[in-house]
Amino acid sequence: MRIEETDALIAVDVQNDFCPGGALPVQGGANVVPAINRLSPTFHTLVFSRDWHPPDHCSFSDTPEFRDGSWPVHCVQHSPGAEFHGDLIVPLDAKIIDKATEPDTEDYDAFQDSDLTEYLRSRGVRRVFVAGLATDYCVKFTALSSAREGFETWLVLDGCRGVAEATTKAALEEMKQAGVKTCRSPELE
Ligand code: VGL
Ligand code: ZN
Repeated sequence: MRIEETDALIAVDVQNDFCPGGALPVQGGANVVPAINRLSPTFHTLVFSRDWHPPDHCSFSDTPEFRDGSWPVHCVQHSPGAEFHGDLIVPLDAKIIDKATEPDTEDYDAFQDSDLTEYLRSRGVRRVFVAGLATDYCVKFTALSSAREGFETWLVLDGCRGVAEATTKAALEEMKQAGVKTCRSPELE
């Protein structure tokens, strides 16, 4: 598949805390970095989202259940864990979207409470390719919103990893039902 000027890549939450050694590690999380780095020079429009929580964010728990949306403390604004993975290439002209920055709201979706739709439309974007962490949370909700906003939406399978197997499988099915298509990074040029 040929990448065109009207295509955008959204790299979701490729941050230290979601990679091995971080506070909320996703198995193989760092493996998305080479796939995203390989793709990003191909795209005219690049978006990087960050989970960017205040220290008292409502999802934080000392006894996290994960499945119910309670998590260990992670991605606290300006902490090392919230930084993008050190090997991730983030070009200076990329759009950065911070998510869940208020104590009382959770936000797994780079489109929610942001100007991302307007940004993409203003750049003439038609197709959106989504990669990053985690497939069963922020990647899923971001891809679903992208499709709902009318962008032809593609999930880059080798550019994503999920928190848990069952929820990742369910997420892939839910995205498929919503019309999200799948591809692999070597197919894109
Ligand atoms: C995420 C759990 C908690 C994600 C963010 O980026 O997928 N998951 N906060
Ligand atoms: Zn979070």
